[in-house]
Amino acid sequence: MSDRFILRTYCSCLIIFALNLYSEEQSDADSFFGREAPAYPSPDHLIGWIDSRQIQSLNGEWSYIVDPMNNGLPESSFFGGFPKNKIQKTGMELIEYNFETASKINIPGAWNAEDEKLFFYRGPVWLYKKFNFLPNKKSLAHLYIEGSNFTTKIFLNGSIVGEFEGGYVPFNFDISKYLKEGENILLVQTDNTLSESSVPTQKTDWWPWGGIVGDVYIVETPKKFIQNAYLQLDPENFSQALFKLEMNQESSGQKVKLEIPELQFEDEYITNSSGLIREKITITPQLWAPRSPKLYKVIISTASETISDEIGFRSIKTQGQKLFLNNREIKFKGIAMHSEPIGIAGPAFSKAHFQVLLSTAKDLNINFIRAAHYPYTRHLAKVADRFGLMLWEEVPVYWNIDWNNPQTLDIAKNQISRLVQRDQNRASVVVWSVANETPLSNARMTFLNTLLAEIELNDSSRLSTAALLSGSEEQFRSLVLVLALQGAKSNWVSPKEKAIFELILNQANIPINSKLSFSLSIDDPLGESIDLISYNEYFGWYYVTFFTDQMMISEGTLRKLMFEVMPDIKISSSYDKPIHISEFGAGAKYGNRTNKIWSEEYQATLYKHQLEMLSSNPQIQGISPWVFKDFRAMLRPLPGIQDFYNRKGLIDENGNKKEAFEVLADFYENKWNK
Ligand code: GCB
Repeated sequence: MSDRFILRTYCSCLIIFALNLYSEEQSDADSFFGREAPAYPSPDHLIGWIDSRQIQSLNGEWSYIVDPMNNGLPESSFFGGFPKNKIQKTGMELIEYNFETASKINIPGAWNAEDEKLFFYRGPVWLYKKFNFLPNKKSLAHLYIEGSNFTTKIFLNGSIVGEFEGGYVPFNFDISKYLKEGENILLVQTDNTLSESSVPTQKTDWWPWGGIVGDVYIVETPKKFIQNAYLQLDPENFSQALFKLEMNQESSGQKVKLEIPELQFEDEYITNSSGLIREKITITPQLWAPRSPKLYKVIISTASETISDEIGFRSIKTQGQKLFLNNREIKFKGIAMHSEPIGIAGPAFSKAHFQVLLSTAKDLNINFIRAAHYPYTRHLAKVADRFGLMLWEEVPVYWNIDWNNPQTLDIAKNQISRLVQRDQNRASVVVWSVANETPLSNARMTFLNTLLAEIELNDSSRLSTAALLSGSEEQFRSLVLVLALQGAKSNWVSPKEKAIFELILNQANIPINSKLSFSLSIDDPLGESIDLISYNEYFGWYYVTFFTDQMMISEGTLRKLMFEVMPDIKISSSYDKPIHISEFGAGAKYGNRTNKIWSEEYQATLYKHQLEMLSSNPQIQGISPWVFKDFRAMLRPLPGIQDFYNRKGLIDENGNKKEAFEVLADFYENKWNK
């Protein structure tokens, strides 16, 4: 570039700058300070059966630049933003970024786990990958990203590929027209800012890991390709399975072969005018179950491609208040977890991460995992399929979402349908959950029912649920009376506190010799629409703190009384459906042996009382205590104890087992042994 050219460019910049500044009709569009945002296309329909496709992995080392002012976007910068990827040629170019010399990060991986400076950072970070590619005119190339948190903008060789809002789930774009032979540059802006209208919203009790948190592949397919296929046992007839397939285009008359070699099954089908197949097939497989997690190789082929997967066949259903796996009554002996590996900071994303997590969790004698509170990568369900662990998968509709906002609903719909479309053939997945602890309102009912309908569009062979938090204030007021009665009768309570208990009973006209126990009825109207009535409760942990001020009784006394009354607590639901206790727990710092709050002893004692209470309630058919492992949480600052970890784990972040681990393992092995 000649000096004269540089001068001219500089002058025209100044002129444009001046014109914009002084123009009478100042508009935001196309000013020096920012331009109108270009259109960012949305992803294409999700491609299924990804592990048997022809892929080029872009996992590995990437470069990154932090952009707190969000200045790298084409619409933010007069000079075209980072996607232009200007390169220093003469040493005279004014370029204020350089991806070649920028810091490196491993993808998949969260930048706030890999760079200490970014630990609490919430905002945009740019990720850059240079790769070689050899385009094939006969095929399509798609960029497949298994998960990126939470808003992702993609640019390839300077062109806008598209945008995806909503983290944790996979998405893909056809990038055939942007790819070049030889060197290509992929630039991805990930922004982990959460807003009032995002899913999840701003406040969550887990870490907003930012960045590309799942595999990145270029997937090559023929121009006419199998978009996805579904093969699941008919829950009512174990010698039948439903086979559904969709092509990427409306191509009628496409011949498709389905084979399950081990069952000597082979048949051919023809797509209808919409490019779809929907057939019942007859097979007699050995059923998948926790003790015998049998998987079969399934192959689907057309004239131009072959895809395959390992699929297990089983049925899951409820009848009245019971749960049945393959028509045999079963209990969900579970544990809840977050997607964070043992001994490694950041999100879990790989097969190896989940193998370690699940094999350690198996020491609890579990058969079930609640994968809270958002979709994990596809490797989780693949590992669970092999390990014989049943899974609950969930979307991050958590606490208070912007229920009336159609864009928020779109994000959540997108998350649930992508999750279902990705994992619809996993035998391990037996429960889809649409929400966690969402406050009652009509708008919330409409929102959650829309998500339930979205599941039905793809899969009606599994149970639906939401972790509820009902129990009216009035119900909980009666717990105060139960505690007061227990206190008034106890001989270890101080005379001063006893007098308070007697006063409370007196005011409520309850004689001291009466018998009272606390009953909790789960009556959330969403119970009508879901198969499994799931409920989070914190008796002995939070459900003590609430009452101390109100009753003017010390927390120590109330905790002890709570443990005494817990075995008699009744939990039921007005719905004739099984109840799953999706959370209970207590915080404990590994190695804290003080017998006080945050000690291993307190957590273990709470587990004993909880398990006694829950196992004496016949409608409860499943539990998944909170939580398997200590996990990162911004809500948990207590120095020396939490240090930004939620400490309700049965193991700490490095895998050390706390005392309560054995309490639960023993309960599942010897006391709830169905
Ligand atoms: C809950 C939430 C979970 C929290 C947990 C806790 O009810 O569902 O996300 O982490 O309580 O530890 O307070």
